[in-house]
Amino acid sequence: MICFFLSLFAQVFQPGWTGVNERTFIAIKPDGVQRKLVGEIVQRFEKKGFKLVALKLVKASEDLLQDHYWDLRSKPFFRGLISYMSSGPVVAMVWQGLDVVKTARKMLGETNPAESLPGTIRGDYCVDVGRNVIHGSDSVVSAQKEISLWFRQKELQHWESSSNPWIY
Ligand code: IDP
Ligand code: MG
Repeated sequence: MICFFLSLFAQVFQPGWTGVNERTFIAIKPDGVQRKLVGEIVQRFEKKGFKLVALKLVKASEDLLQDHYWDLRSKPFFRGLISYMSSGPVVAMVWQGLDVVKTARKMLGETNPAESLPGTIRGDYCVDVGRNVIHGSDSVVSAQKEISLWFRQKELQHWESSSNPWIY
């Protein structure tokens, strides 16, 4: 266990994972896909100036979702959350950029849509905490864990964004 955390720590704080190379895991949940919000949500991250590193439409297995939401396993809504998240395809993405983890959480809004300000994704597109359309990693360490759960290394693209000099 200690070895696992030491290696995670080493990976997160290696130069490739900080500053403009910080990465986060974002998932458009099954309700977001059903409600045709994929284009709108992707556009928000693109227009903000973040770089798309990976994207796929996947039907997540219960095993994957239980690992993903492991910290919430004792919550009363856990079973419902797993069945909601496995009820249809999810758009899994990795986005990269300066402070992307914290900024993406701001773009998402609060967990409960009723507490999310207009202008945020949850503030604009949903009303129920159990159907809040999008997931975003809550820390750099969670991002690293979630990216490695949902993606293989070779699915993460290395490419030079031509707009980089206009963003940084
Ligand atoms: P987050 O998605 O904003 O990080 P978490 O507390 O990590 O919020 O909860 C994960 C997900 O579990 C939420 O996005 C939401 O879909 C669901 N959830 C959280 N609290 C409740 C609840 O009280 N009832 C039903 N579902 C909930
Ligand atoms: Mg969370």
